[in-house]
Amino acid sequence: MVTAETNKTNNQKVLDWVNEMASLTQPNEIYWCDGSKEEYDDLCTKMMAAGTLSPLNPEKRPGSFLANSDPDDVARVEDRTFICSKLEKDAGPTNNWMDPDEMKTILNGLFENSMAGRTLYVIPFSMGPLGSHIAHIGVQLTDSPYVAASMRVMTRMGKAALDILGDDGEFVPCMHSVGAPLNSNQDDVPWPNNKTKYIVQYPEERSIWSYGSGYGGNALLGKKCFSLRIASVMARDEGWLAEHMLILGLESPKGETTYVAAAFPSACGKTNLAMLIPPEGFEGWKVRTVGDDIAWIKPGEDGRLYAINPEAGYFGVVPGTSMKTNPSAMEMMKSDTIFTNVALTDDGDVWWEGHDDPAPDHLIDWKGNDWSPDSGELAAHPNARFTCATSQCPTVDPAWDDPSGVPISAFIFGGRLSHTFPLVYQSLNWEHGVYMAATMGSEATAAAVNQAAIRRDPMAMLPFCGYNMGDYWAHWLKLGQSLKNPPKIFRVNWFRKDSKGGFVWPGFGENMRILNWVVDRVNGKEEAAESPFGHMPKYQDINWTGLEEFGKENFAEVMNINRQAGKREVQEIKSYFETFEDRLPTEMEEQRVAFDARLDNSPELWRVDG
Ligand code: O2Y
Ligand code: MN
Repeated sequence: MVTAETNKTNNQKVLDWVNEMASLTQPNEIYWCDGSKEEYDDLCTKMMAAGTLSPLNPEKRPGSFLANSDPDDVARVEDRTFICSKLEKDAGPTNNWMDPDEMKTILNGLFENSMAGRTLYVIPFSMGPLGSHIAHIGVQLTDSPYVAASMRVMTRMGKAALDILGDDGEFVPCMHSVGAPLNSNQDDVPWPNNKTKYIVQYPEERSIWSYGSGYGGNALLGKKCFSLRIASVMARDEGWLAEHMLILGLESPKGETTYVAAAFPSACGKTNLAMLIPPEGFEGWKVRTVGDDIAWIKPGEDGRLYAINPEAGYFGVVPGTSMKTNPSAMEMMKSDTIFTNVALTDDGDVWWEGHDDPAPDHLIDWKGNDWSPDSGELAAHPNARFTCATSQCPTVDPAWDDPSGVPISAFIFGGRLSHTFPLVYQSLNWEHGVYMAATMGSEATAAAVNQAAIRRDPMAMLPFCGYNMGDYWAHWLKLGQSLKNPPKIFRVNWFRKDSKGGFVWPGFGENMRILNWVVDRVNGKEEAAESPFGHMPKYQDINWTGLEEFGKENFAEVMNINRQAGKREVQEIKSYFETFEDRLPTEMEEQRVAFDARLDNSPELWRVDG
């Protein structure tokens, strides 16, 4: 049996764990990742030989590769994701649960010999700037070189993280196998994985076991498994927040930067907002990106909250990305990028649906088949991704790697909602803000006005909260009470539709106008319209330069509140809250009742202009 080289670290816990896992999984060799560029290049060379990666044309995409996954391994598997707390109630009604001992018996069986014929990579990594008091260390063991290479992009990985861990530092153990042992004389496949998949978090032990998938959030365990599911539990126990939020710096022409963190369910343009380009009328403004997906937020001595992006890279969705929707992402992936499941052009570049270039006459699609525009199939998988370093983002904030984090002045929550919800409103206080965030969500489909049901996605954490969602709201409430200077809380909805079914608000860069109002409010702008939903901007509170044609009527259409629609929302929330039983904080129901009363006291159609 191979054993861990003891000269790699003096941390006995790490050494013992690596040996225990090697004894279980029986790899051919153990390799300790140092995080160097040479190592990354070697991993890529090895993957090219195995057919996992194809190099792209160096003149078109220098330093870049294409990976095609197995068609059965293309996305996070929520139905195979478990929170194995001792008590089912501690996982809550929104998570899959299994008894931890039962799960361990299953996983021990699956992991036994699972790495035979493969290399076990030991990946020490820091989530967050090295040495930051907001950061934490993990160690992932994996038999996937694709995961090892991706972790170098997505985290601060290798020797530096091991040095920070030191001889007796704490780490989150992240165990991963693609579940495809190789017997002697058996040829490997380009994307090994297993039909049986388990993504398992043990919140009390703070450990992760992932089996059977080599893709994204299932396999890059620093991302959703550690930074959200396990970290949310750590945050509850230690008095901080681990959130599914982008972080933006908004620099005014006076040079003052206001940082905001924002949470959106998928398909709401979160990456586009993270890299927003200010429109006409915002000359001198700069929007800078600290993070596009996850925020770790801890209270500072001054009673404010400070946030870091625990990641060091983007695993961004590619289809739909263009110079119109996200020029910064297009710039970012010009070089040194791993593309997964996009299409290959005849000249060795990549293409996807929604690209600025029209579909070429011939491509190799994400499944490796010849493709033409009349194939009737998608050339790229809808969940195709680009993996590249945060430092390649043209809008990256100078403080993105600052160990102290950035001070957060506002939380923004959004959803994709065609009706009822106005473009923007601000909470009346912290408790009301937590209610607004807890009840957010998106319509399941782009259905007709007033008909679609809302899939609730509280704080955009539905698949990512590592414990009972009711307790998570209680944690938010408690944290807010402890802060001298809590961030202000806002809800936005870029997706309200008119009676003809068209979007009223133009979105994209124009969202800057709404962010500007958020900045004004956190910086002391007093006057606002008071609606049953909360504080709102009046028409004259928004900078309309360059979008004058939008006009007062459209503004009214996107801001007005229909009392009956509001009352329906209040009723839906009643049944939703009931699912949390005794874990629902009383403040949440109080907020619902108060919202109902405000609606009762408002006109049938509340108009923003009075
Ligand atoms: O399917 C996956 O593994 C990717 S999911 C993902 C990737 C980057 C950022 N966010 C997400 C998400 O599901 O929220
Ligand atoms: Mn995400």
